[in-house]
Amino acid sequence: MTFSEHTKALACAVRAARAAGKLMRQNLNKTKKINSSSAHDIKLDLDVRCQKLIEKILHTGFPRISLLGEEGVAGDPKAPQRWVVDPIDGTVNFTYGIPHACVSIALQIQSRGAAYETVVGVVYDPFCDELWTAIRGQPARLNGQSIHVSQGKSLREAIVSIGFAKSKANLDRTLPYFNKLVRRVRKVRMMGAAALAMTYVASGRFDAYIERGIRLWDIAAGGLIVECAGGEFWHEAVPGQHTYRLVASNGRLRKKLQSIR
Ligand code: LIP
Repeated sequence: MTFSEHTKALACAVRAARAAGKLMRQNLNKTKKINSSSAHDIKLDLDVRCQKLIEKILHTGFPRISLLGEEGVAGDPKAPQRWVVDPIDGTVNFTYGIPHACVSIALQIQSRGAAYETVVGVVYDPFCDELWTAIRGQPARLNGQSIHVSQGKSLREAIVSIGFAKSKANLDRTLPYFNKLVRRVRKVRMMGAAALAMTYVASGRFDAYIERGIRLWDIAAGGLIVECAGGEFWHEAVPGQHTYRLVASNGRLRKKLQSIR
């Protein structure tokens, strides 16, 4: 795809994100239809409705590009070009009427071999009306203004966000680390929306974000936005489909964070 095609893809993803965001705003304080729930997770009928709306807009603009989403796939999820979509990131927050959730849409292109590279990313917070966008190789933007990660090098002065994912196994692995981390940094924040935690790193509001057991659709767009804001999106696959552990940071703190034992 050419740069101008990336630009068209970004515009289409922004339209889709804003449309789903409007549906989120309209339903934040309404009773939600819950499709399923577990100890640490909830899946809403609105998750499905938002993904269908996003899919319709993206398909109209780019009929040959498949979609891999939290609520299902459209076309071949292993095709050379794919959208990666979390229609509502922060679903538990949203279910309880907490206005900290977003829409996350990424476009990935299969580069050398089977590896995918994210080339376009959009994260939209409909409650603060904050739209983060990025095209690989260009500056990341918040509501059109370029953004940059923080410059801090010291853990003592850092605000670090952490996510606890959904499984007991991840809780058991993350809690001991949390207990040590909280004593080494200025503050820890747990906000419940991975994509927003990543855009907050990109905007310099957080210095880093850590999570284990997070899914591709939660982090693909935010990861590109962090990189285009001058930060580092370190991540590696862990057991589970499309599942990762990650440290998104300003590029100066990962080794210190990973050395905490
Ligand atoms: C959520 C993530 C969050 C994680 C939750 C859940 P969802 O995504 O944003 O960081 O801790 O377990 O995965 O399910 O709201 O789209």
